[in-house]
Formats: sequence, structure tokens, C-alpha cells
Amino acid sequence: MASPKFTAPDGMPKQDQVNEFYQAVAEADLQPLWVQKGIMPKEPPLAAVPFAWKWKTLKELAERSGELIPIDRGGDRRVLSLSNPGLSGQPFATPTLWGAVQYLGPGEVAPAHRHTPAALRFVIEGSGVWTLVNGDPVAMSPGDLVLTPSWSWHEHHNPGDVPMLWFDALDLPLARSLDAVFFENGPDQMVNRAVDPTSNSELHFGSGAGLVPFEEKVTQAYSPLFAYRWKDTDRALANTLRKSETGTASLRFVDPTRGIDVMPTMRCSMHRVSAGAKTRTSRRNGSSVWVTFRGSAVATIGEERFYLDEGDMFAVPSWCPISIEATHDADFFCTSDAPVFEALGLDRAEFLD
Ligand code: GTQ
Ligand code: FE2
Repeated sequence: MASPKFTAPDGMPKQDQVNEFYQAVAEADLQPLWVQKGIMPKEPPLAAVPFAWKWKTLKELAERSGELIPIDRGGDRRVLSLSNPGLSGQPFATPTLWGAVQYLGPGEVAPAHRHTPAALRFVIEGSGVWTLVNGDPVAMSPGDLVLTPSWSWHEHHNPGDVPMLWFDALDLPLARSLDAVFFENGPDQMVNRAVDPTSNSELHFGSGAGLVPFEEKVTQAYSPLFAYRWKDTDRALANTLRKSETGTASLRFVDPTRGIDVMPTMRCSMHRVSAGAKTRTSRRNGSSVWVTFRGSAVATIGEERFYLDEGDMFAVPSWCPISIEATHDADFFCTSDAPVFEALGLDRAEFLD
């Protein structure tokens, strides 16, 4: 359809024509590029800030939530999310990552559900808990990494007599910004509570380094191994450190069948820094959330220094330089959105020292 050509009334001053033009553009729900500031900044303008949450506070408030807040349908999960002070009150650790501390008391069950945001747990303290992942019972102990990938059913059980506290990370903010979040509740009683918490996933894919089922082809986007045990991680870090000249060891958790990241949206890694050693200063685009699992250290993130002890969690925003110097032998769990950046060809990284 041909639209009538606009002609300015005779003698209309140029400036008035320009003003009318801008008004017509706005009325047509358009915006001229040339008046927009900051659309293409030289570097990403950051909202999220470097930030650390102390375990002392996290634990105390998680325990109080355990006493005060029941867990059942409706509440579903007893979780306190890390809210980065730069993100205007949103419950997110970084623009792409949800980080949280979850508390499950003795005898409690967090009921079955599934969601498209992928989740992982890194256990901090407690024992006896197991998580049912797509019907497969996965035991949880301190230092273990447990995956509940996108759209997998999961429910947490604590049949023991001590509480468990763990770190949760989800790609929820990313999935949300892509309008990709779906959620579904599961049936209430999916399993009998006395189930043997040895996962099929580990029996098939986790019994030996470099050994995977002869013919089984993994086609889903995530690792078929749902649990990475502290005993294995610890040994791998110790072996790496033996041949390290820097006093540091960094390892990535991978899908044992393909060597790729455990889930398509979250990279998981573990870092050991010996007392007195210091990592190189590096930065990358995309963000990460860290858990201090053992030891103590000073992390320099951007311009800020954070004194870290066991259980402390911290957020590293995009393009922010980070280095860690251990005061006592220290181990860190880290999860980041790096696989997303790499898949999209947007990844950038550099060392600054
Ligand atoms: O344990 O299923 O921290 O669904 C946030 C959402 C944990 C969970 C979180 C969740 C879970
Ligand atoms: Fe969940």
C-alpha cells in the first residue's frame, strides 16, 4: 500500500519540520538511532558489582529459615538467593546467574518439580541427603557437585538427622531474559523414602576416568553423569598441584562422554590455591559465582578486596579482573555462563599480568 508522501506546508520553517518529524516518528513507535546514547558502548556498562556474602550470615539466616519457615507445596524450596546490590533488588547474583543457599532439615522433603532453567548444587555441609533426578537417586555429601539439568524432574530428601546446606546455581536470569522459563510441579510421592541412593548415572558414566559405556550414545545437551564426587575432585586437584609450578590448580567439570561443559549454559570448575600462592589476574566477559569450599584467601575483584573464609560466596561481574591469593590452602567451586558466550562466538578473555 502506497502511503501519502508527507509535504511540509508552504513556508514552514525547517526547525518546525524537524520537530514534526520527530513527533511523527515517536507516534509511529519508532526511534531514530542517531539520538540514542550508549547503544554501542566501548565496553559493557556494568550494573552488577563485585560482591561477597559471608557464610556466617548465610548459615545463620538459613538456619533461622529452617526453624521459622515450613517447606511444602507452595514454598517448595527453602532458599535464600544472593541478590547483587548492583541489580536493583533483583534476586540474582549476576545478570545471568542465580546463586543461593538452600537448607533442608532432618526428615524434610522438597517436593518434585521441573523447570527449563538448569540447576546445580555444590554441597557445603551436612550428610544423608539425596536428590532424585529424573527418577535416579543421587546422594549428596560436602564437596559434591550434583546436576539437575534443564527440564529434569528433581526432589530433595533428607531422611537423616542433621540439616544439609548447599549452594544452588541456576541459569534462571538468562532463561528469563530469553523468555524461556517453563515450570511444572511433579506428583507428590514419586519414590519410596528408603531407596538406595546410588545413582544409575554414576554406575554407568562415573566409575572410571576415561571409561564410558561402549555403545550408548549421549544425545541430550547435558552430561549423563549427574554427580561429581568430592573424593574424585580432591584427588584430581592434588595430582594437578603436584606438577604445578604456580601453587595453583584449576579443573573443569565435563561430560565424560564428550568432554564438553556439564550443561550448555553453565561451566563448572574447581580451583585450588596453596597457602601463599596467587592466581594470575584475568578477566572475561560473562559472569561467575564462586563458593569458598575450604581454607581462606583474599580475592581482588575489580578495585575491591574481599577476605574469604569457608563457605563465603562471591560474584564476579563481566569483564572484571579477578585474582585470588590464599592465606591458607584454599579450594573454590566456580560456575559461570562461559559456554553461552562461546556458543555465540561472543567470548573474550585476557590476562592482565
Ligand atoms: O532446589 O529445585 O535455588 O527450583 C531455586 C529454584 C533451588 C531447587 C533454587 C529451585 C531450586
Ligand atoms: Fe528446582
